[in-house]
Amino acid sequence: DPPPTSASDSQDSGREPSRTGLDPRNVRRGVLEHVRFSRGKNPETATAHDRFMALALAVRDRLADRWVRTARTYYEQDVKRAYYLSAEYLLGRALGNNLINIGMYEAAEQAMREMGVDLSTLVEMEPDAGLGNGGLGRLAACFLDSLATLGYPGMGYGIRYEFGIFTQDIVNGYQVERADEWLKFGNPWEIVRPEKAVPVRFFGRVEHHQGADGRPVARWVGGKTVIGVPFDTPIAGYGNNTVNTLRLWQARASEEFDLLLFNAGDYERSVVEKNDSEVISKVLYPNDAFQAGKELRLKQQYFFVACSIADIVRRYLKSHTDFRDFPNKAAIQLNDTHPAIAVAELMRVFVDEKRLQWDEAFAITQATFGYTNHTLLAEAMEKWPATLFERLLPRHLEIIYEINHRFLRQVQIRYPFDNDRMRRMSLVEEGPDKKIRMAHLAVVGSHSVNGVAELHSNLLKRDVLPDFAEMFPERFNNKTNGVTPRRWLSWSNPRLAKLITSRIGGEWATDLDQLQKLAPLAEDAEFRKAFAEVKRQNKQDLARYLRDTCQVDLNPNAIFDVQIKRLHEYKRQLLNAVHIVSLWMKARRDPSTIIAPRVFLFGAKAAPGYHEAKLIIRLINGISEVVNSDAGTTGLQVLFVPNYRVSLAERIIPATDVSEQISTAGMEASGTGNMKFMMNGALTLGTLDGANVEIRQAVGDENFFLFGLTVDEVLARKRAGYKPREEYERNVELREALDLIASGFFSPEDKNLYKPLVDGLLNEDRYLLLADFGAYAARQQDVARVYKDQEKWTRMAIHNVAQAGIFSSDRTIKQYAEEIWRVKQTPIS
Ligand code: GPQ
Repeated sequence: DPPPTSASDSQDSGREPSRTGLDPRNVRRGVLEHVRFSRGKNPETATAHDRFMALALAVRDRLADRWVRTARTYYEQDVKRAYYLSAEYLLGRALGNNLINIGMYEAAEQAMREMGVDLSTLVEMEPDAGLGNGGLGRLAACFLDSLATLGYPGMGYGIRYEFGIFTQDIVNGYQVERADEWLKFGNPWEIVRPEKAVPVRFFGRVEHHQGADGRPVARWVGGKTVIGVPFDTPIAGYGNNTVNTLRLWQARASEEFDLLLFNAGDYERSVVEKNDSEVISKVLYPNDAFQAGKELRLKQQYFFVACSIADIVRRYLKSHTDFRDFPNKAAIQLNDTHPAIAVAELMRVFVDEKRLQWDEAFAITQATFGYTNHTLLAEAMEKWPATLFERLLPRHLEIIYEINHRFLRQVQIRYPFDNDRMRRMSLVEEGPDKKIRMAHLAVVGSHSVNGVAELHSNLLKRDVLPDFAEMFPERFNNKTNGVTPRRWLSWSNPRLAKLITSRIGGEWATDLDQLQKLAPLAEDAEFRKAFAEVKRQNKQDLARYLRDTCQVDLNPNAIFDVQIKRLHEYKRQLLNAVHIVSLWMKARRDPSTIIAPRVFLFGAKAAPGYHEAKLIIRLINGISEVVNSDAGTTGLQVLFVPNYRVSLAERIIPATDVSEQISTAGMEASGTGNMKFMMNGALTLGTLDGANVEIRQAVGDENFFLFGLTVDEVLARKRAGYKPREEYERNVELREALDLIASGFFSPEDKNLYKPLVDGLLNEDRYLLLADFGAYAARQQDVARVYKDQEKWTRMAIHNVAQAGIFSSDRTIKQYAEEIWRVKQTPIS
């Protein structure tokens, strides 16, 4: 924010070099000073954790000037900013990423070495910032990196959860959740800014008066006030001077509770109520693409939205008085409908607090917001009971009704006598318990609505919001997801990064299309050898890590076949598992049926209340125990790696040969893991779903293992009355695998354990796993055959890397910036 310009701010040259110098000597001095002055230790008594904190603080020092300069530049140039509102940021670790982005990785490594410390040991001390569930939260993190790297004035807003996504233990094959205490030992990156705290009202009632100007006034009064305290985290661009801000809000009880406590009328109750306030930012809801509909979740959503909108409006008013210019200074992107209440909140601020006319306020609101949809799944669509809304946010409910009233009048004029259409398009789902449809609110309140892959954006128009796409065709667009090559190549795969740079230079890190220069090198035998050697070493590293952490000895010469993502029935980890069982049964009868040895890796958290998903984890562990016991004869190994998270993905992806992207067509909006694997030279075994379609287009069918029904085939099969049992009867290999699972073979302590899973497949099979089984098994045979031809495999892998350029989140963010936000790159001198 606009730090008042002062002489001292601009005199960076006057800073102590131990706080700014990027050379190893000054980095070492900086770290030693932090050991002494921030940790209060001698170098001799400092622990590894003290050294991690000291190094992180030394890195933060080196971001500080740029951070201040970035804020001042945006303020002085009065640029338009892009605000990303997201309930989730799955950041992972920051140390390595910051070292890479500000170009001091080597210096830090040397400085630490001179102190007798291994940098990688310190990197491991940092807990993952796991403030997200999966793809949606990790996308937000990649976007922050790209915004800063491209020099866009962008800012993230979210919640500072005290507990992020749970830690997963596996006990007797079952998932057991533990609280994620990521803040326990302190967070060296964040800075709290209590002077920018914001009050947020909940509950209460609305009073309607006649204003002095003769217009009606609504006043939201009473209820309870909670305070939002911002914590800022610097987001450094790669190879530039930009340091943007991620501002996360923590809930604090307001002073009224302290007064109650002081007066001690009812001491106990006031302490309890203090907790009620502070619980709002306590924990991340652990559901991925699923709405549980809990009151506390709606409180979280409104809490961070109200704080963020107040902050954005306050910043605007520092340099402006007339709100008509607001959309020229602020673009606000809604990451799914989790922050969609922002539409009503901005209207409330404009109309009730700033006294704008409704129509003008709504035009400004629409011009400000963009909405990104991330799923087509009905169970993920957010709908809140009107009764809950009325209690918690009475004024917002009135505003939503008013928006709806005016909107439905438009529909009526455009489509007279079409009551069914009005009912379908309404922001309110009528029925015994009225519900507010947050997606409709987001669409109506925005000038842009986008999906996250070509296929998904098309299905969104065709199947989910057809009436809206028909009425507002210009609003709908696509922004295919991307991932940051800094974390997902430079940082996580330094061997491949180095090899690439040795052949085509280092510009690819900010211009990923340059990777295309690798395509001709697929025919260069020497390059292929070096490329295959990188993969071999990465696999060896991973095998070593998993030996140390999971006590399994994996064959590093086997195909590493990996499925890592949230556990969801639509993602079909169960298809993978059933296929492994069938492979193993064949191998037991005749080991020569195994073309190439293979290691199957899984990593996945299941939502704690999702019983089927948890049972699938138990099954994979059951299969693992059996299959690994005779790996010597079959060449097959299975491992469920516990506690899958960003930092584990960074180890696994560079070591992967086969990327399993096997969701039922039409279910995975985009996927982003698929892109990370491709960028690291894994071959995709996948369906025509989400961004798989575009990956295959980019690499060509000859460099992709395609299988399975298309979206329209899936719909046709369902319409024709799909009978999964017929697939079971038809396919012997499928039948014997399902029979073995149903028999209790993988759960001797409870023979019926997996019956519900198998019965679900035989009787309903919502995700058409059995319909795709034959095609999947056949394609897996092709995978093994091609792998035997190592030269061919390596050529295919190189082509995957060479065509990964379009899946950089830099490309995605440029499209958002140019086509939705209209924000300009603003270099920091
Ligand atoms: N996604 Cl709605 C999530 O990770 N969480 C959610 O709540 C919703 C979607 C994912 C989606 O399943 C993936 O296909 C996308 O690649 C990802 O969002 C990012 O767009």
